Amino acid sequence: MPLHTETSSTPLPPKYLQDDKLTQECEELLPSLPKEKGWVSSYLYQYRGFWHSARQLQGVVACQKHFEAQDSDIFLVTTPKSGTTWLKALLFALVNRMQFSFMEQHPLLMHSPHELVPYLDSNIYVENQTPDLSSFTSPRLFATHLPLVSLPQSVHECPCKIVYLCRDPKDTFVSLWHFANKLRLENMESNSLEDVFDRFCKGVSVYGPFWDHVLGYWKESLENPDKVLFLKYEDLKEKPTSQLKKISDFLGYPFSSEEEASGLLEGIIDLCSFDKLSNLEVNKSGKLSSGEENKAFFRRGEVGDWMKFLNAKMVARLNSITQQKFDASGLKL
Ligand code: PAP
Repeated sequence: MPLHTETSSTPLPPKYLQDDKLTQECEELLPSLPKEKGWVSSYLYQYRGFWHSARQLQGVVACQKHFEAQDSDIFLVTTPKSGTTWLKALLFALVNRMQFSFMEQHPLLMHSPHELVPYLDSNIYVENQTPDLSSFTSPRLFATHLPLVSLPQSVHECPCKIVYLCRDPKDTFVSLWHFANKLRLENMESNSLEDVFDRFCKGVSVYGPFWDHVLGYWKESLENPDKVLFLKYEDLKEKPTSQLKKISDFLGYPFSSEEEASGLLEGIIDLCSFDKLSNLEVNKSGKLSSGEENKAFFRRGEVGDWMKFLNAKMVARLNSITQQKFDASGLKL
């Protein structure tokens, strides 16, 4: 399916870069917001303490205004590049395991995890301010990078569940730097590592500041453990089976002893592994309707890849910010 139609000889940029067709409400909001140079789009705007592109902001504002959460909804919340694609695959396979028990016909083999579990703000409500959600079957799975303060009010008020995943800021930053450069068009210069590193440290990254995002959900998970499950990418890598069991218990979809004995957990972990997903044709060649190539979401999928990119000074700066920000919270990343 073509992503955009050419109306003149100049092709339109991919949708994720189209910041010029905003709603009147969003157009009116933007001039009142602090603005900084963007990593991919021209600018990032600070709204309720966090940074968004103009296009994303349109989705943020629309879903805050119109989205009504249901009790059975599940929200997958992440800071960008913390393993969202992986979490989407795992949760889709987990909650739909009765429906798609034949692994060889599984939707994850034919569709990007991002198609199966869309972003609430930056996909659904960016496209349509009052979308029809009737095609979603229960439990509805929605992903978002929204910080806790910006979640629609109804998410706070109803007993729906939030699974939060974060990652070491050093790996998160390196992944984000690579991703942003992949999303920039050929005629745009690549972001230099040093330049975006400084902006990341100052909190100016998409849905950043990283640390405030993580802390918001960390505190909520301590105060409200039935509502928010707080996970780390590194734990998911190290102990996928126990982490998947933890997720399934938290969501109220526990594995039976027969399922465990049949190797279903291992089957799901294998289906959602980096090697399996990144080698599927759909994830090697397809594109999302918002314009990103599916393969941009798969790079190395490793813990500690930052060592190849960050110098000692950068590591010391990031570690010191993390320690300062998280010190009193008891959180270690
Ligand atoms: P998003 O937040 O923009 O949706 P997200 O999926 O969080 O993206 O980020 C992609 C990162 O997750 C990449 O990390 P890297 O740059 O350090 O390699 C990607 O490789 C990694 N990733 C994607 N799928 C998996 C997976 N199945 N298992 C582990 N890591 C994965």
